[in-house]
Amino acid sequence: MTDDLRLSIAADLERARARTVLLTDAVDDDDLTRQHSPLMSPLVWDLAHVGNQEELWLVRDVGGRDPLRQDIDELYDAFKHSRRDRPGLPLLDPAEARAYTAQVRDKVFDVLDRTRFGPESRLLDGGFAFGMIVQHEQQHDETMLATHQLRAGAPVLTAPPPPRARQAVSGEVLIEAGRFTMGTDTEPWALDNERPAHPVDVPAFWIDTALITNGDYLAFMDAGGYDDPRWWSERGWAHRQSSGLEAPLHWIRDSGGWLHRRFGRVTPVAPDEPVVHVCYFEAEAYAAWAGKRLPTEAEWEKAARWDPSAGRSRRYPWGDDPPEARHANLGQRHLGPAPAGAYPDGASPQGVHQLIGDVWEWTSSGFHGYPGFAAFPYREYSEVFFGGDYRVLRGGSFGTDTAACRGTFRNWDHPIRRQIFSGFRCARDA
Ligand code: AVJ
Ligand code: FE
Repeated sequence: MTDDLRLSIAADLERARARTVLLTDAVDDDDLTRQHSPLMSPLVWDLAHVGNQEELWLVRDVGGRDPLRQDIDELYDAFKHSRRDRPGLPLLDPAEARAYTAQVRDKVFDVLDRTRFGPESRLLDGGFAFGMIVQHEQQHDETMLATHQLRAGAPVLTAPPPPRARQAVSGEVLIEAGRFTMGTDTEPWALDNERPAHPVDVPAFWIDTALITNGDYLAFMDAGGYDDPRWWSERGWAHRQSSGLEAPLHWIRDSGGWLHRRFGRVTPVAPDEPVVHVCYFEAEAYAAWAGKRLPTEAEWEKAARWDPSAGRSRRYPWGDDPPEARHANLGQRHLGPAPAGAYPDGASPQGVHQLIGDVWEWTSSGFHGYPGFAAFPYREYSEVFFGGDYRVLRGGSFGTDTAACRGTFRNWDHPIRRQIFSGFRCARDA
């Protein structure tokens, strides 16, 4: 059992590192050290930060080994320097950052060989500390993918197109009123903010079967949605005005319609694909225009996990089995979201599609701890963000790895952010 776990952890660590290497080897040293947007770190910061977190938790804490580079801890502490300021720091250069992360990883494989995973240590039970570090690297890989999307210049990433629609998916699904179990006590790699499992009473609501598509969103734009304060919240309208929003990020107006730039390639906006790179305020305005609203976080999770016939919450919409390629568009296998209806095998018991993968979905909920929340293993992962100016996003995107995505996984960001792979679906009261 412990040996199976060791092997699967090793595979997860390798998969994360292969992705990190792909994302950082794809560009030259100048591109690695330059800042592509003030919203993002230089890629070389993410690279060494991934290694530093791995050193802190797995080499020093779990392994009890001596530090490799205690002198750089401060440079790679995300709370010490804002993303905007990171290019000015005396960072490891690309060769040094690569050598450092590789040295840390060597030690980690040695620690992994000698570690016993038992319930006597909460940090090690089920391989949690390793899972946390796998997820951390994958989260930074998704962040680096967003940096690639912001980078100017010729394309350097390639992937096959996402699958086509296999069935027509539209309309709404009614989720009956009632109590369901939100969060988890049993998911071994669930992070502290996903715990504990707790009952939530949710009034009946309707939720969209599919994600909002570019075609849907274009109808809002064509109806003058960006120019009509009726659809926007007060804050949303102020932001729309001051930032001059008039289309999703990365869209380019063309004589014949709209194009978008994806990882350096400019293509026509496909009407049947989920809209991506919209901020919370844009999602909120669209929903108001459509006579709907965004789902709450609890509604989203109930739609994704609740199995009314079994009377329990599943790990994923399709059941308890880990995501496979047929279930969801995850893991950067494709460089964009798939059209509505591309993943019927991933639908929820009540027939809601593409809740997992494709795009992160904005919910109307702020980021708070669940009742009985306890920070673990460090306050800075979640707790320091509770009650801040954030909205929760759910479900993962095409750029989220399977290790960092499940029915209980919670992401959060400021409501103005749209460099992330964010989209949405709507809901309404029943
Ligand atoms: C959960 C995606 C909001 O990227 O800020 C990475 C994840 N935490 N390093 C982030 C995270 C520490 C986090 N998000
Ligand atoms: Fe981090």
